[in-house]
Amino acid sequence: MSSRPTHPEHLPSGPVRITPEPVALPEPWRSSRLTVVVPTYDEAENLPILVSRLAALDLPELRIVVVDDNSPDGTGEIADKLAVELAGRLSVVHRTTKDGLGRAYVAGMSRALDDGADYVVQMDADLSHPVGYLPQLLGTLHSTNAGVVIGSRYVPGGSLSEAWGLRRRLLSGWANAYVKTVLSIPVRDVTAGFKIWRASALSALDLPSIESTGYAFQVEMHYRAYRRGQKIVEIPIHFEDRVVGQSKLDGAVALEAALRPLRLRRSENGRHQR
Ligand SMILES: Nc1nc2c(ncn2[C@@H]2O[C@H](COP(=O)(O)OP(=O)(O)OP(=O)(O)O)[C@@H](O)[C@H]2O)c(=O)[nH]1
Ligand SMILES: [Mg+2]
Repeated sequence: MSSRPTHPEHLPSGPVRITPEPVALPEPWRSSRLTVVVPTYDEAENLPILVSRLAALDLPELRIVVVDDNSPDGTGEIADKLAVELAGRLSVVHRTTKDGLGRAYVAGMSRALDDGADYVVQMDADLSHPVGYLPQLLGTLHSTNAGVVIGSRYVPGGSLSEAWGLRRRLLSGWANAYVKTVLSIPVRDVTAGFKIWRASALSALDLPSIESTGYAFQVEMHYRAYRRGQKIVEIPIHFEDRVVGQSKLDGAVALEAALRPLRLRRSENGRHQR
């Protein structure tokens, strides 16, 4: 498969710039069957850029699953057109209403596993997660016995966009500290959203029974992996700020993120007492 789109109608034209410079993987790692799951809600401007960067990586078996919740800005239709342009490399899961990041990931990851992916990547559509780290995430998974490798903002060498003000930095740092205090998960960036799973590790987490609908999904997945004894590895990334489009973090999502760790701890304690 050529890394250059043949009908760049919706894909941006011109050379594709990928940052940071991707590491070159040896075979057979380079030809890993890898699926990137991307949840979208109103990401019409960002999605074609992300997809063009992913398609330009030197990973010939990379596939993409976009999970769109009937975005009012037409992201779902754009994704369908990208699917035609990237024949066979991109598929779209359409859902009828906005039902949360967690539910979208469960749908997209289940599709990826059903389609035979050996590795599954989670990635936001808003270009916060630089595509150039992806080969390094994959190489780290291959060279360790990790179930999941996380692109981490909070290990040495990791960093946040300079555009993040003090308020957001404090909120993110506080959320991480809160989750770790409640659930004792030994992960520096426990709310991270950029990661790669080994398919066997992902299947062992029993996706259909995940309870979180919103961003708490990230924490619930890390908690399950940790409780099942899976090895979790973090590598440093630079996290970019969203440039175009709106954040979907609303009050209901924030409330779930605050309460879910307490519920997870309670249900785990309940299981131990039975
Ligand atoms: N399908 C689907 N995708 C969603 C939903 N909520 C958020 N997303 C997507 O999930 C990813 C992360 O959402 P963001 O709004 O970027 O969340 P955030 O990174 O905390 O917020 P910003 O820092 O402002 O970007 C993006 O690709 C969103 O489009 C949802 O309900 N359904
Ligand atoms: Mg974002």
